[in-house]
Amino acid sequence: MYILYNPEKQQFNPTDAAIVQRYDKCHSCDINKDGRISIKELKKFIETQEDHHIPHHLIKTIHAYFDRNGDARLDFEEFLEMMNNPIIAKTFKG
Ligand SMILES: [Ca+2]
Ligand SMILES: [Ca+2]
Repeated sequence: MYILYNPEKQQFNPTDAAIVQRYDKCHSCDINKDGRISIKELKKFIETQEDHHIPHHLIKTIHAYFDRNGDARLDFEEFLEMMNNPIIAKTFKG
Protein backbone atom coordinates (compact mmCIF):
# COMPACT_ATOMS: atom_id res chain seq x y z
CA MET A 1 0.00 0.00 0.00
CA TYR A 2 1.19 3.49 -0.75
CA ILE A 3 2.24 5.77 2.09
CA LEU A 4 0.65 9.07 1.23
CA TYR A 5 1.44 11.04 4.34
CA ASN A 6 4.77 11.08 6.05
CA PRO A 7 4.72 13.14 9.23
CA GLU A 8 8.49 13.42 9.11
CA LYS A 9 8.26 15.30 5.84
CA GLN A 10 6.67 18.49 7.01
CA GLN A 11 6.98 20.15 3.62
CA PHE A 12 4.71 17.58 2.04
CA ASN A 13 1.15 18.00 3.14
CA PRO A 14 -1.06 18.06 0.07
CA THR A 15 -4.81 17.98 0.16
CA ASP A 16 -6.65 14.84 -0.89
CA ALA A 17 -7.52 16.52 -4.17
CA ALA A 18 -3.87 17.19 -4.87
CA ILE A 19 -3.04 13.55 -4.22
CA VAL A 20 -5.81 12.36 -6.51
CA GLN A 21 -4.58 14.74 -9.20
CA ARG A 22 -1.05 13.44 -8.85
CA TYR A 23 -2.23 9.86 -8.80
CA ASP A 24 -4.02 10.52 -12.08
CA LYS A 25 -0.80 11.96 -13.47
CA CYS A 26 1.18 8.98 -12.26
CA HIS A 27 -1.37 6.64 -13.81
CA SER A 28 -1.35 8.43 -17.17
CA CYS A 29 2.45 8.40 -17.08
CA ASP A 30 2.45 4.64 -16.46
CA ILE A 31 2.03 3.50 -20.06
CA ASN A 32 2.23 -0.26 -19.50
CA LYS A 33 0.15 0.01 -16.29
CA ASP A 34 2.49 -2.02 -14.13
CA GLY A 35 2.14 0.57 -11.37
CA ARG A 36 5.68 1.87 -11.76
CA ILE A 37 7.34 4.47 -13.95
CA SER A 38 10.34 3.50 -16.05
CA ILE A 39 12.80 6.02 -17.50
CA LYS A 40 11.15 5.59 -20.90
CA GLU A 41 7.72 6.32 -19.45
CA LEU A 42 9.04 9.33 -17.56
CA LYS A 43 10.61 10.65 -20.78
CA LYS A 44 7.32 10.26 -22.67
CA PHE A 45 5.47 11.91 -19.83
CA ILE A 46 7.83 14.88 -19.69
CA GLU A 47 7.60 15.28 -23.45
CA THR A 48 3.82 15.59 -23.21
CA GLN A 49 4.09 18.08 -20.33
CA GLU A 50 6.88 20.18 -21.69
CA ASP A 51 7.20 22.28 -24.80
CA HIS A 52 10.95 22.37 -24.81
CA HIS A 53 13.22 19.38 -25.12
CA ILE A 54 14.73 17.88 -21.99
CA PRO A 55 17.89 15.87 -22.69
CA HIS A 56 17.77 12.14 -22.01
CA HIS A 57 20.65 12.24 -19.53
CA LEU A 58 18.77 14.79 -17.44
CA ILE A 59 15.67 12.60 -17.36
CA LYS A 60 17.86 9.67 -16.35
CA THR A 61 19.37 11.76 -13.57
CA ILE A 62 15.95 12.87 -12.30
CA HIS A 63 14.68 9.30 -12.46
CA ALA A 64 17.70 7.90 -10.61
CA TYR A 65 17.52 10.61 -7.98
CA PHE A 66 13.94 9.84 -7.02
CA ASP A 67 14.27 6.08 -7.38
CA ARG A 68 14.89 5.68 -3.66
CA ASN A 69 14.88 1.90 -3.52
CA GLY A 70 16.98 1.56 -6.68
CA ASP A 71 14.65 -0.80 -8.57
CA ALA A 72 14.95 1.35 -11.73
CA ARG A 73 11.26 2.24 -11.50
CA LEU A 74 9.39 5.04 -9.77
CA ASP A 75 6.48 3.77 -7.72
CA PHE A 76 3.67 6.11 -6.74
CA GLU A 77 5.38 7.16 -3.55
CA GLU A 78 8.58 8.03 -5.38
CA PHE A 79 6.59 9.72 -8.12
CA LEU A 80 4.77 11.83 -5.53
CA GLU A 81 8.06 12.89 -4.02
CA MET A 82 9.29 13.89 -7.46
CA MET A 83 6.15 15.92 -8.15
CA ASN A 84 6.48 17.54 -4.74
CA ASN A 85 9.98 18.76 -5.50
CA PRO A 86 9.68 22.53 -6.17
CA ILE A 87 11.92 22.46 -9.24
CA ILE A 88 10.24 19.43 -10.74
CA ALA A 89 6.77 20.71 -9.88
CA LYS A 90 7.53 23.86 -11.83
CA THR A 91 8.66 21.78 -14.77
CA PHE A 92 5.55 19.63 -14.67
CA LYS A 93 3.21 22.52 -13.96
CA GLY A 94 2.06 21.02 -10.70
CA1 LIG B 1 5.20 1.32 -16.12
CA1 LIG C 1 11.85 2.69 -7.11
